[in-house]
Amino acid sequence: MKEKLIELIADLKLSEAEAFADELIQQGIEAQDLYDIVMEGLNEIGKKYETGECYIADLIVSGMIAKNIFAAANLHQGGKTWLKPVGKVLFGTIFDDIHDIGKDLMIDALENKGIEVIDLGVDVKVEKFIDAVKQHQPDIIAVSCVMTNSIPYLQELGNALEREHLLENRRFLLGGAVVNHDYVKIPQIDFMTNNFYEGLRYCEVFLEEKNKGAKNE
Ligand code: B12
Repeated sequence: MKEKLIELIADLKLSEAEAFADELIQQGIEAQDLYDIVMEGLNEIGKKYETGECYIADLIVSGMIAKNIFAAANLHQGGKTWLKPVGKVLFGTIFDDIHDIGKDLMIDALENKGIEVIDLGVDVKVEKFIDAVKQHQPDIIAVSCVMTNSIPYLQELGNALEREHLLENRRFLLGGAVVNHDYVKIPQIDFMTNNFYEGLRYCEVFLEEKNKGAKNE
């Protein structure tokens, strides 16, 4: 049973996967078990993406399948996951940039992994990022940028975060097409990538280590 759903998700059989998940829900599958199975399916897609066997559009479809199954099982309520969030990411597209497709894709994937996301939207001014970091105390600040004209605001944000001592015990992450330009050198940024899975894995690994550290304290 478990294998069948994993396979249907990995093969991106949207309606079949959802129908089969519905059957499992009717049969009373435990929420955690269903969640774990869907995650395994998504991991399969992730592996295929990394080896070039599938494309970004497939990732979008896999995210849709996960979202629909979670919705059918009532695993997400009001955009919040029912599981205890494993961490908090503050996300926004930098000032003067209104592109949000990549940002939203990343946000869906993070939420599907049980990570809480605060979405500041697009065209976000440096001051708004700073205020939100103070208010929400995220584990990770994730910024999206595809416009080369917006690069100076990324540096401004890095400087402001450092000046206000807001980078301690958290990570500052950049994604979007600008990371292709090797002149983007912002010392405060911990990691940058325009690879969806690399970004997701970076967040997961950091949060796992942070949570382990908190338990051992
Ligand atoms: C769709 C699009 C638009 C749509 C945006 C719709 C929307 N809701 O986002 C519209 C039509 C509104 C638009 C407007 C404009 N656009 Co436009 N647009 C594009 C286009 C075709 C695709 C961008 C996209 O969504 N890609 C798909 C997503 C999934 O990719 P992505 O953003 O890179 O995200 C991926 C990764 O980078 C990563 N990622 C993204 N963010 C983050 C964040 C973190 C933390 C992590 C870890 C990962 C991560 O995950 C994603 C999945 O892999 C690109 C061309 C291109 N091929 O990229 C031009 C492009 C970005 N646009 C461009 C321009 C110039 C404009 C306009 C100025 C046009 C105009 N004259 O009005 C305006 C911008 C206004 C503004 N101030 O922002 C230029 C930018 C040039 C530059 N170097 O600065 C591009 C490159 C086109 C070109 N070749 O000239 N655009």
